[in-house]
Amino acid sequence: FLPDPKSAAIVGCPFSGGQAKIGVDHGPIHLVKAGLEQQLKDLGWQVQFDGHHQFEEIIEESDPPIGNMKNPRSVSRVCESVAGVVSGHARRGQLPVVLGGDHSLAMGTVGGTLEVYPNACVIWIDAHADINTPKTSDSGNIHGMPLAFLLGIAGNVPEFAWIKPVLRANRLVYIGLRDVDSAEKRILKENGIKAFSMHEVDRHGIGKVVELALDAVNPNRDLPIHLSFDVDALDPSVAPSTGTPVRGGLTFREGHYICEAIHETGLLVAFDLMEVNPRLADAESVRQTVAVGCSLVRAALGETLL
Ligand code: Z70
Ligand code: MN
Ligand code: MN
Ligand code: MN
Repeated sequence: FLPDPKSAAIVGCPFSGGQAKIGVDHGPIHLVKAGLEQQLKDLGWQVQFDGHHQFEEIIEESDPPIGNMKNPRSVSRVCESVAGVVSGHARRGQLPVVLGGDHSLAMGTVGGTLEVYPNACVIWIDAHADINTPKTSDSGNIHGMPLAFLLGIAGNVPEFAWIKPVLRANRLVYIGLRDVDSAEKRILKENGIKAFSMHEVDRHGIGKVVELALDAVNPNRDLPIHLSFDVDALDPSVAPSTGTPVRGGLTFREGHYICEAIHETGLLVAFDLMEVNPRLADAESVRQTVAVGCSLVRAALGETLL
């Protein structure tokens, strides 16, 4: 039930419609320009990269809000297309490495993974919980909502009817949270969703936290894992070029440790790297953030320190 050993597909998703800041659509272009494809090949992977996906034709020219949701039709259509691409790669035995773009794309990536691996669990690395419903969201930015749709708690939005409630609350776990809205805290509690905030990382250390996170969603270490990594989980001193930097984040090593430990399970079936925005911050910060992004992907695909 696992992908072919060492066969991956880079899925570049230049999309920013899930939030308001320009530039996050350039993330995948910069990550690939930095040499990610060759770096993964150097780790012994077969890598398919057919160029970045072009969403222009499916993005709606006129896309007025639905309730407070911004760009709803574009986000929905882009994610539906990404779900098809991700499930296609997964079916062919490839491990999709999806480069965002904003985190609304995870409706597509997680949706695609769960089509092929219905019992997969999701490990969500983020400063934010991304679990607002259209009703609870203050911003209307859909990158703050993908998990509500995947869990089937977003309410009835006909434009998003293609998303099935494929994710069970007990198959989702977070690491790195530190900027969670009060409505989101209530949603996490009501649904019994396990979360390890930076407080737990401070208390237990990252090694123990990853172990506890796996115990929560994958007690027998036999379920496929989708790892969705929002680069803003890292401290802004480590990954400054992102739309919503929040201080007090994961260190460089803590971020890498998570990826290394998930690789060591042998259960990784899909990896997302989201919210790299090369239009924010100075050139050196952009270089640093893109380099960290590539290095997280390498860690998740088996790069070791020794
Ligand atoms: C807030 C909202 C957010 C980033 C997700 C923030 C959402 N909870 N920000 N990812 N970078 O607007 O729903
Ligand atoms: Mn650019
Ligand atoms: Mn996120
Ligand atoms: Mn975030």
